[in-house]
Amino acid sequence: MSQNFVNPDQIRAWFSRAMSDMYKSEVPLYDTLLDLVAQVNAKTLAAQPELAAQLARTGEIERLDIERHGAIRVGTAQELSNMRRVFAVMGMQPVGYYDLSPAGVPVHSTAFRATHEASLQASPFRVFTSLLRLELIDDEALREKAARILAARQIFTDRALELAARFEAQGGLDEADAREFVAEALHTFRWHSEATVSLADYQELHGQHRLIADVVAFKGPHINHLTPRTLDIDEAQAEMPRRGVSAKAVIEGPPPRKCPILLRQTSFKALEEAVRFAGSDAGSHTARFGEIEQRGVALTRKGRALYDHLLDLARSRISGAPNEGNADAYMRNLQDSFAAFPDDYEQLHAQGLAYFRYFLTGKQGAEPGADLQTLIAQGHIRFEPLVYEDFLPVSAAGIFQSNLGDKAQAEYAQNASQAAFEQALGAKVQDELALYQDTQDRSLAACLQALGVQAG
Ligand code: OOG
Ligand code: NI
Repeated sequence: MSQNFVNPDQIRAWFSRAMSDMYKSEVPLYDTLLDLVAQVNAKTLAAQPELAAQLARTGEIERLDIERHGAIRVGTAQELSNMRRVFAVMGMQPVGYYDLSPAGVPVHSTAFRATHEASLQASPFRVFTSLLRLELIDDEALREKAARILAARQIFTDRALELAARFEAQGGLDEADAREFVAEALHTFRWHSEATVSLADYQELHGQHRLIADVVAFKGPHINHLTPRTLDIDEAQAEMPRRGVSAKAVIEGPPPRKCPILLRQTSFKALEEAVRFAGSDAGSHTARFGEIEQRGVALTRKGRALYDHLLDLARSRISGAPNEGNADAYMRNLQDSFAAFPDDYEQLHAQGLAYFRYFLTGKQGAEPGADLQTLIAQGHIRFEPLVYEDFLPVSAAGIFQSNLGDKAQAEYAQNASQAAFEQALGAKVQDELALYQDTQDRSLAACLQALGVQAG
C-alpha cells in the first residue's frame, strides 16, 4: 500500500477552492456576495467580542472564510451513485434525506459532506444534491422523452471515473492523481451555454416544470449556487439591495436570536443566461443564483421537534408560503412563536435541546466520581455550541421556489421515499443526529479522560 495518499480532507479543500474560483468567473455576482459577507463578518466580529472569542475557542473562526456550500440536481440513479463515488474521493458522505415534493418540487435530496469534526474543521464544504423524480410527472410521453435524453448523457469525464475507481481500489490517491482528479471532477459542475435539446423540447420540459428543463436539457449538473457563511444575515440581507443585488423577500429558517439555532438563509434571484439550443435556436435559461447563510447550534431530536412545531405555527398564521406581500407579518409571527424557544446556551444545554462540545477550562483537581453537571458547576469543563452542518427541508423548498420563480405550484402526492433514494444512491444516507451525538460524546470522553474522571 502506498504511504503517499493525499488526505481526502485536502482533496476536498482543493476542490472547494477550485469550484469557488470557477463560480466567481461564471457568476461575477457571487464575487460581490463574497465581498459583502467578508465585510459584514469583519464588522460583526469587531462589534461582538464575545462571539469572536467563542468562534476562536471552537476553531470556527479559522474555517469561516473558506466555508461554503453548493447545490446540484442530477437526473438518474446512475448519475447519483457515480456522484457518491466522486464525492467519496473528497471525504464527503451522504448525510440526511430531504423530501421536497410536499413543496411542489419533484426531487428528493441528500447533503454530501465530511462527517468527523476534525474533517469539518479542515474543510466544511458541502453539496446539497437532488435527484429528479420523473415518476412524479404524470405526462407519460414527456416522462419517457426526458428519461431517453438523460440516458444518452455522461456527466463525468472518463478520467474522473477512472480515478474514482483507482481511489476505491487503492484506498487513496497520490498527489498527482488527486490534483488531476480535482481538475477532472470540476468539469461536471460547469455551466454549458449549449443545451443538448431543441428549443421546442426545452419548452415542453419547461412547461411541465422549470426544474425538469434545468436538469434534462443540459450536458451536466451545473452548480446552481455557492453559499458563503455570514455571522449576521439580517445585516447581509439589508446590504444586498444597497449593492444592487435583489434579495429574496424573507430569510428562511428561525427568526433572529441571541443564540442562533440551525440555519438561516437568503438568496438573490437567478440570472437569465443566453443559451444556444440544438438546431442553433437562441434562447435563455435561468438557473444560477447566489445565497447567504448563517449557521447556529445543532438541535437534538427534542429541539428539532420544537423548532418544527413553532415554524408550523408561524406559517399557519399567514396564507400560503411567505412572500413579498406578507413578509413583515410573517417575520412578526416567527418572532412571536419562537418566544417559546429558550434563547440562552445554559437553558438549551440543561433542557437537552441542542448539541454542544465540551472543553477543558484548565482547572485541575476534579473529584474522580464527579458527574458532568458537577464538573461544569465547579469550573472544570465548559461547553460551546456545536454548529449545525446540514440543511432544512422547508428552507430548501423556499430557496428552490425563489429561484425557480414559478407562480403556480405543482401538487404532488406526498410520498417521501428514502428507500427509493437510497437504492438510486447505492448506499444508505447517514443520520445527522447520530453524527452530532458522536461529536458531543467524543468531546466529553476526551475531557473526562484528561481530568482522570470515570465516564459514566
Ligand atoms: C437547492 C436548494 C436548497 C439550500 O441551501 O437549502 C439549498 C437547489 O436549488 O438545487 O441549496
Ligand atoms: Ni443552498
